[in-house]
This record gives sequence, C-alpha cells and structure tokens, in this order.
Amino acid sequence: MGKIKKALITGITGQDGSYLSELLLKKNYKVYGIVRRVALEDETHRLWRIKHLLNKIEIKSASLESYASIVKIIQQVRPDEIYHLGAQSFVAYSFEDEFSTLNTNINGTHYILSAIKDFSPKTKFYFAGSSEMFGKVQKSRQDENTRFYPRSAYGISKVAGFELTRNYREAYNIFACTGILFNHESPRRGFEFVTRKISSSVAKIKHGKQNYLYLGNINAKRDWGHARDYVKAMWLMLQQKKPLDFVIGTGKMHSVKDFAKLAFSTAGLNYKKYIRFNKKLLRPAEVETLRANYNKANKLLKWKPTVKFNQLVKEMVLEDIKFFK
Ligand code: NAP
Ligand code: G4F
Repeated sequence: MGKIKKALITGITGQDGSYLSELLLKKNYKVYGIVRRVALEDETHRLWRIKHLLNKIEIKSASLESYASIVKIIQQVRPDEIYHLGAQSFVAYSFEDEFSTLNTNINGTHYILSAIKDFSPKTKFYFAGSSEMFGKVQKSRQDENTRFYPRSAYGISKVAGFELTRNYREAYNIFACTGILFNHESPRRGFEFVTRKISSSVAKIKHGKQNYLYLGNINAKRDWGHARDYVKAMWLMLQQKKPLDFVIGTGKMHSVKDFAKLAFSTAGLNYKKYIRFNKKLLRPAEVETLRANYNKANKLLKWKPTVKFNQLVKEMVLEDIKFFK
C-alpha cells in the first residue's frame, strides 16, 4: 500500500470545503481543515456542512489573518497538498467592506504561499480563483488567456491571489496552481447567494412561510455548475505533472430570471406572482455575463461537468422543500 497522502483545506466549513473533504476521504487521504475560533465556538450553525465528517477529519484552529498560526499548522501537518478555499466569498459584501475582503483574501493567500516556501516547499498548492476576475468580460467565452477586468474588491482580491500563486510558482518553483472556477452551486450553497436565496424562498413560499422574493438584477447571466463536479477538478489539478491554471465551468449561460422561473415551476408555482424588485440589491458595478471555455481542462484533465442546469435547479429546490417543511 502507498503512503497515505495528507491534505490541508482552508475554508473547510464552506460549500466546496465540505464536498472536497468527502472526495479526498473517499480517495483515502488524511484530511485536515483550518477553522476559525468563532466557528468552533458555534458548532451547530457554523459546522453544519461537515457535521457528518467530524469524526473522520482533523480540525485545526487558525486564522487566515495570522501568518504565525498558518506556519504553526503547516509545520505540524506537513501536508502533501493544500487547498486554499477560505475567503470572504460574497461579492456584494465586498462593496460594503473592501478592507476586510482585501485583507483576508490577499494576505491569507500570501501567508500560505510564504509558509509553504519557507517551511514545506514540496507541498502542492491550489488557489481558489474565480470567474469574477474576468468581470466586465473582454471575450464572450472566457478562457485562461482572457484579460482580467475585475469589478469589485472581491474580484481584485482574486486577481491578486492569482498573481501571487503564479509568482511563487515561477520564482520559487512551488507546485502552485489556480482554478478559475465559474459559479457552482448545490443544496449546501450559502443562503446569501442568488441561487440558494431563490431555492430557499421558493420552498418557504410553497410552505406558506414567505410571501415574496426580492431580487436585484435578474438579467445578470451566469455559467452555473454543480459544486461536486468542481471539487473534482481542484483535485485533478494537483495530480498533474506540471502546475497549470485552469478555467472550470459548463460553457452554458442562464439568467437569474431563468433560474427563478425554473425554480418556481419545479414547485408548481408561477414566478411572476412572487418576484419583486429591490434596488438596494443592485451592485455599484455589476458583472453582467460570465461564460466559460473549459477546453483546456477537458483536454488535459479529462474533466467535464456532469450536472446540467435543469438538474441543478431541481435538486436545490427539492432539497429546500424538504428542509423547510
Ligand atoms: P463559502 O461557502 O462562502 O465558504 C467560504 C469559507 O471561507 C468558509 O469556510 C469560511 O469560514 C471561510 N472564511 C471566510 N472568511 C474567512 C476568514 N476571514 N478567515 C478564515 N476563513 C474564512 O465559499 P465556497 O462557495 O465554498 O467557495 C470556496 C472558495 O472558492 C472561496 O475562496 C470562493 O471565493 C471561491 N469561489 C467560489 C465559487 C462558487 O461559485 N462557489 C466560484 C469561484 C470561486 P466560516 O465558516 O468560518 O465563515
Ligand atoms: O449568487 P451571486 O451573489 O454570485 P456572484 O456574485 O456571481 O459570485 C459567486 O460566484 C463567483 C464566481 O463567478 C464566486 F467567485 C463568488 O465567490 C460567488 O460564489 O450573484 C449572482 C448574480 C449577480 O449578478 C447578482 O447581481 O445574481 C445577481 N442578483 C440579483 N438579485 C443577486 C440578487 N445576487 C444576490 N446574491 N442576491 C440577490 O438578491
């Protein structure tokens, strides 16, 4: 039997962290997760996505704002792979607090890369990049060569993380890569993101617990896939001979309105009766459209999405109808 690989995940309590943990455990990894002290103190609310895994993984308390705490854990664990998923990930919030978004997202990434360089240079590193880096898109389908044009502090922080990752790869020979992931969703998605806001509202309306769903820009278009497919791509990137960056998406684009229409109809409801506009939900600078060209991942990683838009919407709505009963 080969050596058991060790993986360290930041952001393990999030949507992707939970699916990635499941995948790595299935592949017989020893999984460690970095969790903030506040989350450990509020287990019921903050650890719900990994509750079923707590006896199989090892949780370490640390902060992405503290270089010393990161170094300590990397020295203790000496992971073969680090998946850096921890971030202030809500774009709308990044307009309210640019400072904490930039601090956590840029410094957190820098601290991990620097700790790898000085204390564990053989550790492979995955950075959670984002299609928000393309922002005001410069090409109708975005690939690894499309110019970045971020439209929020969040997008800017991800461009900075991407450049840090590239520079540590080139300057210090670290196996470091960025997955430029397009929107991916699931029944574990946070309630603040539009897809889960819609699926949970549809469920509450269906059960008579809510009257209307307030939304902002329903004409925005996204390339939505399923999170379970996307964590597989993260793992594949770290199994290649060379560290490379990859765009991961479905290549299909739908509007927020399309999502809402299908979500309501899944519950036997007409969306027109329930949707209301709230201008406070508009963003100071919007990303209007995003659509991936994932040819490189398909060719080199043999990766492709397996869940179609319709299946994703239905799964989210049906799960929420059960959840809110
Ligand atoms: P998520 O569900 O919002 O999870 C974010 C994780 O980051 C949580 O574990 C959270 O911990 C942690 N975190 C937030 N602020 C932190 C801080 N100040 N210090 C330490 N940890 C902090 O996000 P996700 O959807 O799983 O996404 C994972 C990563 O991929 C993120 O970096 C996100 O920006 C990026 N991404 C996501 C998508 C997508 O569509 N889902 C697309 C592209 C890129 P707590 O539980 O303690 O809050
Ligand atoms: O669901 P969203 O908040 O996701 P957004 O901004 O696309 O960001 C997500 O995907 C990124 C990858 O592209 C990740 F990097 C990021 O971490 C996050 O996971 O908003 C989607 C669209 C936006 O255009 C927004 O303006 O939906 C529009 N929208 C319309 N009404 C709304 C609402 N978004 C939210 N959250 N809430 C609304 O009421």
